[in-house]
Order: sequence, then structure tokens, then C-alpha cells
Amino acid sequence: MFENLANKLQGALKKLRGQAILSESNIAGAMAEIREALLDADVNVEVADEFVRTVSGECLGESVLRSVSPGQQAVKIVYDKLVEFMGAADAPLADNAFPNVILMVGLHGSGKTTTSAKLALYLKARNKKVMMAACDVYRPAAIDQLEILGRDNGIPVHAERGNPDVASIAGNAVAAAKEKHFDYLILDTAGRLQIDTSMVQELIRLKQVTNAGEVLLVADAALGQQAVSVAKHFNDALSLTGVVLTKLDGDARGGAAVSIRKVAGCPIKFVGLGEKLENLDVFHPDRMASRILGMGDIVSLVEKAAEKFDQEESERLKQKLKKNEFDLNDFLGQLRQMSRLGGIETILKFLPGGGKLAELPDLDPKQFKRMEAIICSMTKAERENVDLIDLSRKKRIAKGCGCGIEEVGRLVKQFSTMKTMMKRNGLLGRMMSGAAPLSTAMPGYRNPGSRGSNFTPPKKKRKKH
Ligand SMILES: Nc1nc2c(ncn2[C@@H]2O[C@H](COP(=O)(O)OP(=O)(O)OP(=O)(O)O)[C@@H](O)[C@H]2O)c(=O)[nH]1
Ligand SMILES: [Mg+2]
Repeated sequence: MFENLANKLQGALKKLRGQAILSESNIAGAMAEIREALLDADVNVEVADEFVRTVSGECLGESVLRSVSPGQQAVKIVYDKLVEFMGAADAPLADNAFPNVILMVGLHGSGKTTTSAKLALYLKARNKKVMMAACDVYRPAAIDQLEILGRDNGIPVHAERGNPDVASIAGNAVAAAKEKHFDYLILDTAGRLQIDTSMVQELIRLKQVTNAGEVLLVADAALGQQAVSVAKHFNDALSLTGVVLTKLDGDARGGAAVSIRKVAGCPIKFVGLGEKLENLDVFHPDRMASRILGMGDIVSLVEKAAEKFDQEESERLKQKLKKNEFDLNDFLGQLRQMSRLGGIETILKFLPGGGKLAELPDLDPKQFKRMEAIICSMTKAERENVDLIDLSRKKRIAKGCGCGIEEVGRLVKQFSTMKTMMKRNGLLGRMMSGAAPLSTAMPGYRNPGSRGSNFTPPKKKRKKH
């Protein structure tokens, strides 16, 4: 996801980060690279220009130029701006009606039906009573598709075969949901190849009849700029309450995610990351920005773990993280468990710099086994304290598991980066409780408002020769 954008932005930021002094010219150079990266990612040109304009303005501000680490401050500004452009805060689903009606709209094939079922399962997992309604009457197979999804996942579906009047089906569905005390009713609607008047009229009618509190546009991220203009048109006609950006798993560019909020004016609420029904994530602008900038996403990792693994284990892990006692034994446990969630790529994507590692051409499921072998070749003391692992230990570990020293070094480095982030005053615990924004975990970020105690830049280790 977003590999191209992430690589290019990280490249531009690396240069900035290393600068002891920022000048107009080195900022201009970095901004030109950032602009190019955004445009290559298919970010809307006006959005890209506004992004670069505001970031450079802030980078040239007095407080940045005079700060102790201007380069790092500039990186922080880029991060904050990226979060702001993608939506600043999470946008939860409305939950104030009985039933809460969610109208799913979008172009043909964007993923409406799949996402309806994904969303139903998401809500069901949160103890909500959910019903779906088949409001695509134009394709008989559409009703079958929704009914099969409902049947396979234990979600009731309201369907009326033979009734061509979509508005009456929807009205009946709301009445049924009310009667049976459902918390949510998700309406799957028909898609068209392009937005046309009759489609819009039908959706407006559906919105009125059902009094839908959520009108979610399901948009295919792979369409890039086109997805953004579709969002704008739908928003103008229907006042969307949010967007579900689907097929992000196949989107290396990321332009839609960065531009939709600014251009269409409505928040991304969820993202679709695969065909399976569990591949739906809540969209967190801050976490997405930290992933794009290669800062990892440990909070998501913990939450994902919490959903899939038994609560006790995940609580134990959270406590260890809070106390900064998370060691390679836990990491190994997580590796083993995460492999059940979709392989090693899944866990790596969430670790700082892991996006890059996941891209390595030789990375395959066997890689996971190799990481396991590396950790298993370590002594108990080494697993509990990676700082012990010097060159001679690396050699011994490499020999023990039959891999290269550099592989051992890479794994240790990944883990150490993660630990450095967590060390900051139990930062992870505060992040998870919402008391500290993820931005404060950013490598190299010095909180301007703090009294200077919460962050010490990671010291560069001198290589022993
Ligand atoms: N890779 C990937 N595929 C997805 C995702 N969401 C949906 N799909 C796939 O996209 C295709 C179309 O999905 P549908 O849910 O049928 O799309 P729709 O919008 O209901 O289509 P119409 O009803 O024909 O308008 C299916 O093959 C889905 O499996 C996603 O997040 N990632
Ligand atoms: Mg459909």
C-alpha cells in the first residue's frame, strides 16, 4: 500500500532530517521533491500545491529555523500536514438512531456489496445487531450475492425479489429493522458505470425514505484522481457523510487517500484492504501518515492483535509494552501469531521501516521462518535485551541459524527502532489511552511544548572495526 509515495517522501525527508541548518534553498529543494512525489502518487495538483505551500511556509517560520533540530522539526511539519490533509481526526459512524441506516453508494464494481458485508461484520463484532437490505434490483445476481454473504456470516438480509421499486424495499427494510430492534441497517445499492441523473435521483429518494444517517461512498482507490472526482460529484448531490476507500491493497500510489478529504470535503471512514470480509480497517489519518512516512504503526498492530488473539494474551502484551518490557520473546510470539493474520508482510507493514522490508524481493513466507530461526538461536539474555547483541554475538547467532550476519543485524535493528519509540516515558501506553498523539513517537521528533525530557534522539552507535 502506498509504496511509491512512501519511498519518495521518505527519500525527500531523509535529506531534510539530516540538515543542521535549514535555508530557503534546501527547503525549496525538498519541497520540489515532495511535490513531485505527491503528483506521482496521483494526488490532485491543487492539493499537492497547497500541501507544499503550507509546509514550506511553516518550515521557514522563525521557531523552526531557530530550533535545536530544524530538520527534524520540518519532518514533523510534513507529518502533521499529511494528517491534517487526510482528515485530522478519526470519523466514527453515526450511532444515534434506531435503526442507524447506512446507505452504501458508488460506481459499478467499486465494492459496495462486499463492503456492506464487511461493515456488517465489523459492527457485529462490536455487539451491534445488524441487518442488510438488497436495494440493487437491476441485477438479479446482486440479491443472491448479498444473501450468500449474509447467510455465510450470520447477518440477516432483507430482500424482495420481484419488487422493482427500490424506495419501497428500503422503506420496508427500515420498518422490519425497527420492529426487530436492529441497531444498524445497511443498504446495498446498485452501481452504474458513471454517475447519471437517474442513479442520483434514486439515491436521493432512498436517502429521504430511510432517513439515512450515513451515506457512505464506496470508492476504488486504484482509480486515483478519478475516485476523487467521483467523490466530489457524489458529495455535491448527496452530502456524503464519509468514504470507504476500497482496494487499497492494490494501490501503490495513494493519491486518492491523500486528496479526497480536501477535494470532496468528506472524511474517509474506512479502508478496504482485500477481498476477504475481515479486510476492512477504520481509517486513522495519523496512523496512515506515520505509515506513509515509514514510522510504523504499532498501535494498529496491538489493536489487530487484540481483535484476533485472546484478550488475556493481548492485555498481557499491552502491559508489557506499557512497562517497556516488550522483548524478543514477545516479538517472536507476535510473529508466530501474526502469521495467522496474513503472513509476515502484515506484521512488517506495521513496524517502523517495515514497509521497506516487506518490499524486499526475497521476502516470502519462508522469511518468517528465518526470523523465527534467528530469534531461536539467541540466548535467553539476548532475547531479553537486544543491546547485548554485538558483532561477535551476531556472528554466533548467524552461524547458529544458518543465515547471514546482515540478516541478524536487520532484525535486531528493526526491533531496536521499535523499542526506542516505546522507551519514551511509557509513550505507547499513553498513545493507546489517547493521551499522547502518535506524532510524538516519531523518530527524531522533539516535542516543542515539553520541558525537553521526553525525547532523546537515538544515539548513533559507532561501528566497531
Ligand atoms: N482487492 C480488493 N478487492 C476488493 C475490495 N473490495 C471489494 N473487492 C472486490 O471487488 C469486486 C467487486 O466488488 P462488489 O462488492 O461486488 O462491488 P459492487 O460495488 O457491489 O459492484 P456492483 O454491485 O456491480 O456495482 C469483487 O471481486 C470484490 O471481491 C478490496 O478492498 N480489495
Ligand atoms: Mg453490488
